[in-house]
Amino acid sequence: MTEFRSGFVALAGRPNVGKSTLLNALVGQKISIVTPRPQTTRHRLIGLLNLPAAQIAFVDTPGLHQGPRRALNRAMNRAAAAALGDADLVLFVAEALKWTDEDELALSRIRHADRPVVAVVNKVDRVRPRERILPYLASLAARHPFRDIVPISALKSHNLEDLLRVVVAALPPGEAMFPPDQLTDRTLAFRIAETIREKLTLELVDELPYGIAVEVEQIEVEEDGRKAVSAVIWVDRPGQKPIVIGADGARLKRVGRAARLELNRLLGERLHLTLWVKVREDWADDARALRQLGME
Ligand SMILES: Nc1nc2c(ncn2[C@@H]2O[C@H](COP(=O)(O)OP(=O)(O)OP(=O)(O)O)[C@@H](O)[C@H]2O)c(=O)[nH]1
Ligand SMILES: [Mg+2]
Repeated sequence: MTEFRSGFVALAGRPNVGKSTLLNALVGQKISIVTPRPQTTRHRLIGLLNLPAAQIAFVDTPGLHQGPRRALNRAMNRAAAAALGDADLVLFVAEALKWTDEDELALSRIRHADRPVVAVVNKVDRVRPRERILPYLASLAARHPFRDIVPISALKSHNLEDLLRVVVAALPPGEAMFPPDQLTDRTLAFRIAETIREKLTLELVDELPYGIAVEVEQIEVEEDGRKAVSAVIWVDRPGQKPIVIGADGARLKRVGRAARLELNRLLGERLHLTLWVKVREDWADDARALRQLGME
């Protein structure tokens, strides 16, 4: 009989390599938001996968990055580093055929954590012909004594079985740490706020949405059983408010509708969503505001 295994597996790397897409693909549910912009994920969060012989707690992390030294950026890098320290195994996620200074920075942080590391080379669906990946894999192998190097496509769910085999083999023997029906460590309010932030970021892809945060203020159960959610979109400059709201409120309406439809599907219930846009100048540099928004 094989021994049951369990542990924490951190997904780490520079922004935009596909860590959150991979977490969602591995656990088979959308837990973490995804956008084409770097620095989408701001918090550490867990997605749970139960297999016949293992329970894996995948830990998504903010992309490790350099850049503007705002309190928000420091908090994001800290959250990622903390996840590394707690991990039984680290998946260092990189993007096929790409190597940047931020990949180097991310790998050096990971080395510092001194955990077993598997390199995951994502987005191989973009590599044609396939053999073009081979020199890249060899160059990665020269950078660090990875336990293994696994090419995948998170978007197309290619080669995830191989990756899971490698992950399970690297986990310590142990009992399940979470109840079998638990999906994530995050609350309903968090998932609602994040879904709103995703839809808003997708709307603002060309307009620098970094100064935006979302906070769910209240969830009330109405008489018909529907949940009424009221959420605040915080912007860090007064000039951003009209951009978020859009002409005649059209953009805010689209964001609310897209978030509501996705949440209804994900949660299997019908929400009523009310969005407010408020200004809190320079919240991304304000330690108290960050704590209020759930960032350490
Ligand atoms: N072609 C392709 N695109 C992918 C793949 N995985 C992710 N992407 C895209 O890459 C972009 C970034 O994906 P995310 O999952 O948000 O990346 P991340 O590493 O979590 O980024 P941060 O949260 O900013 O650190 C999105 O547009 C994804 O659709 C893949 O396997 N193939
Ligand atoms: Mg992410």
